[in-house]
Amino acid sequence: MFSNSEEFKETFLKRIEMTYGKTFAESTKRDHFNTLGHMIREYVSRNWIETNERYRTNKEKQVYYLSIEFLLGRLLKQNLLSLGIDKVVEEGLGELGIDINELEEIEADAALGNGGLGRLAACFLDSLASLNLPGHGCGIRYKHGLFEQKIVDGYQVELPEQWLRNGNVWEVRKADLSVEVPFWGKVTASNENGRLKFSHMDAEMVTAVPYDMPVPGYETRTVNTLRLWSAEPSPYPVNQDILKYKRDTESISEFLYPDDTHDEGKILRLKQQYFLVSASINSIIRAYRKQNSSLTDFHQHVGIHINDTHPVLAIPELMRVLLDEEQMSWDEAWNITTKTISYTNHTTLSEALEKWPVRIFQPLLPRIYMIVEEINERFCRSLWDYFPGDWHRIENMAIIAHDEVKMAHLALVGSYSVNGVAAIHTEILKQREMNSFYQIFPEKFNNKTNGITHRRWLLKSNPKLANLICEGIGDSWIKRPGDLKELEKYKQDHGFLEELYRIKQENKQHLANIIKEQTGVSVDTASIFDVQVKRLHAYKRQLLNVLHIMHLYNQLKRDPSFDIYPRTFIFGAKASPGYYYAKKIIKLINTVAKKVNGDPSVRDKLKVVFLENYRVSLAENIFPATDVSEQISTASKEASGTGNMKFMMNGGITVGTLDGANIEIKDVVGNENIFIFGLKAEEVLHFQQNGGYHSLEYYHLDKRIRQVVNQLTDGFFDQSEGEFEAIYDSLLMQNDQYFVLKDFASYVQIQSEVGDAYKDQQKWRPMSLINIANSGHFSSDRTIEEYAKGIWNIQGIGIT
Ligand code: 26Q
Repeated sequence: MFSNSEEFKETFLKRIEMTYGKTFAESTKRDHFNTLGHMIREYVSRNWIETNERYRTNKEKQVYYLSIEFLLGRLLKQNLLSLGIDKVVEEGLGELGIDINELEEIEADAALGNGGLGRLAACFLDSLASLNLPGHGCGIRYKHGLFEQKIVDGYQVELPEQWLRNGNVWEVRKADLSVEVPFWGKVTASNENGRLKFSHMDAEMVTAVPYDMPVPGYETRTVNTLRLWSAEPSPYPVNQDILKYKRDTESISEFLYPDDTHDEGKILRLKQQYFLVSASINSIIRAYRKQNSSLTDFHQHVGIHINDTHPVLAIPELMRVLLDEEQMSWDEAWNITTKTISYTNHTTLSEALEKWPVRIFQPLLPRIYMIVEEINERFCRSLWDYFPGDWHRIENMAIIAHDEVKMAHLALVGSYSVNGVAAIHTEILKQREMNSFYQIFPEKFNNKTNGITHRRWLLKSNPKLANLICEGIGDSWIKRPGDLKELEKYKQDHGFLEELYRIKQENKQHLANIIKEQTGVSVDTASIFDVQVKRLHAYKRQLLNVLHIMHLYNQLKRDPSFDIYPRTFIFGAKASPGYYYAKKIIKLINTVAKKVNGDPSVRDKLKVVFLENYRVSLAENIFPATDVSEQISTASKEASGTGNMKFMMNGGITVGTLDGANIEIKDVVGNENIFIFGLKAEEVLHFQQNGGYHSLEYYHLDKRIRQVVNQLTDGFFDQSEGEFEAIYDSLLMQNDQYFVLKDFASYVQIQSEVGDAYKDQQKWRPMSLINIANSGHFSSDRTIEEYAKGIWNIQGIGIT
C-alpha cells in the first residue's frame, strides 16, 4: 500500500479529497485522523484475512478470551508500531505539517473497562497476537464506557462517556454474523423418541451484532480479532410496545457497569453477562461447525477462557447447546464443557464474589437455570463421597444455596483450570478462600502472575527511555522482554545513569505541564514525584497516603526547618458512583491539597495534586514521570496489581506492602531496590481471625496519629462540619478494618528512608535502573506464554 513517506503522502492526500470532498487545506485534524485510521485498517486487512485463513486450514486450536471488559485506551500509535509503519507515517505526516502527537489526541480512549481486570484483557490481546498465538477477545461494545470524572469543589461528579460520538475507525460491523439471544419466556419439555426435548418458548429475542476489531501483533503477520457485541432489536415479531422493546434491547449494551460490589443484583448486569456469553458461544460454535461435522472433540479445537466469573454462564450455555441442539448425553456434554472452559479469579474479597438471587436468575434465563440446577445437584451428590456426613461443608460449597447462585462455585466446578493472578493470591485461594474445592480438585489450581504489555507501557508511552535502552542493549527486548536484564551492566555507568535521570526529568516536565494545565498547580520537577493512581477502594488505602501527607504538613508547620526532601504527591482515582466512602476519600485528598498548596510556608517542600479522570491515555503520561510508586494495599487484599509493574518498567521505585505481585517484584529486584513496610498477609489474617487489633490504642499511644485523625473532624483543613465523619468513624469506631493506623508508623518510617535514598542520587539511579532491567518478567508476553503452555495447550506457529 505504501512503503515510503512519499507513497504514504500521495495516498493520504488522495483519500482526503475522495472521502471528504475537500482539499487538504480545508481538511480538519479529525479528517486526518479518520483518514489515517482507515488507511491503517486497510493496511492490516490482508494479514487479517490471511491469519484467519491460516487458522482454518491448519485447524489450530483457537482460544477465545471472554471478558465483560476490555480497557483498550487509544489504538492509533499502538497499531502503527505493531505494523512497523510508525516512522514512515510520522515522517510523511510531518512533511504535510501534521504532528502525529496532535492526531493522537483526537482519538477517544476506548474505556470499556473499570481498571485492572479490563486492562489485563487488553494487554493479553497484544501479547497473544505478538506471540502468533490463535487467541481472540469476545466482549461487549458498550455505547458508553466508564464514566468521565470531573472534580467540582473537591467532589467527584460523573458524566456519561461518549467514545463513539465521532465513530470508531477500528471496527467493522458484521451484521451478517448476528446472533439471536433469548431472554424470559418458559421452557417446555416434550418426549422425542424416549428422550426429553426442551424448548424455550415465548422468549424475548435480542439481536447481537458483532463489531470486529483487528489486533495486529508487533511486527508479525498475525492479526487476531476482538469481537465486540452490540445489542439491537430483533427482526422477529414481538407482542409488545415496539418502542419499549427497542429501548429495552438497546439498553443491554448501553453502559459499562462501574465496579460496584455495593450495588449488587441489577438485572441488566445479568442480561449483559448472558448476552456476551450466548452471542460468543453461538458464534464460536457456528464457525466450528463450518470446519467440523461433529462436536465430539470440540475441546481439542477450542478453548474458552472466562475472565473472572462475569462470563461464567459460558458453562451452562455450552451445556445447553450440546444437550439441546446436539442431542448429546449429559455425561458427554459435561466432559466436553469441563475440558473447554478455564477460569481466572481476580479477587479474594468475599464481598466481591458474584452471587445472583434465584428470583432474578430463573425467570430471565429459564433453561440456563435448569441446567445450573442439574449441575448443582450432581455436584452436591458427588460431594457426599468426598465429605461424608459433612453437611455444613456441602452446603457451603453448593452452587445454589439460600436462594442464591454462587458464580465462583459454578466456575470452579465447570472448568478444568482455575488460576490466581499472583503467587500469594493463588496460595490464599488454595489454602483459604477456596480450600474445600482445592481438596477435591487440586489439579485444577494454578498460578499465572499477571503482566503488562511492555510495548504499550514502555515502547509506546516512554519513547525516550525506549530509545536509550535500544542504544544500550539493542532492540531485542521488544520481542523478548527478558533481554532487558542486560541493562544491569550499566548499573555503575555514570554516563548511562545520567541519561536515565535526564529522561526521567523530561518526562516529569511533560507531566508537570499537564498538571499545570489541568489543575493550575505548579509543581517542581526537582521534587520527588510520588504517585498513587488506581481505582479508589478502602483496601487500596489511599487514606494511608493522605494521612501521611497530613502528618508531613503538621511537622513542617511545627518546625519550618524540618528537613524533608521536596515531594509532589500525585493521585488519580475514580470511585464507583455509589461508593460513598470512596468518594469521601477523594474529597479528603482534594481538601488536603487545597490547604497544602495554598500555604506559602510549605511551598518549596510539599505539593498535592489530584488529577481528574484517570484513564489509560493519562496513565501513559504518568508512569514515565514517576519516581515513587505507591502500592500500599492491606496485605492479602490486592490480588496482584498491575500498575506496580508499569511503574517499575519505567524506573519508578515501589513503596509497598508484601501483597499481590509486589512480592514477586521484590523477589526479582532484591530487598535493596524496593521499600517494603507494614503488616504481612499472615498477620492481617491472624488479626482478622483472632482479634487483637484495637485501632483506638494506636490513636491513644501515637500522638502523630491522634493529630491527623483529629484533624478529620476539627475543621483544620477548612472542611465543613461532618464532612469526614465516615472516615473518622471507620478508623476509630469500626476498628479500622484495613489496618491503616496499624501500618501508619511503619509507613512514615519507610517514606523517610525513601526521601534519604532519593537525596543520594548515586544510590537512587542504580536502584531505578535495576527495576527497569528486571521488569521483563512482568511483561504479559511471559504471562501469556504460561497460559498457552500451562492452560490452553496452544502453540504459536513459526510465523514472523
Ligand atoms: C461487580 C458487580 C457489578 C458490577 C461490576 C462488578 C465488577 C467489575 C469489575 C467487579 C470487579 C471488577 C474488576 C475487578 C478487578 O479489576 N480486579 C483486579 O484485577 C487485576 C487483574 O488481575 C488485579 O491486578 C487486581 O489486583 C484486582 O483488584
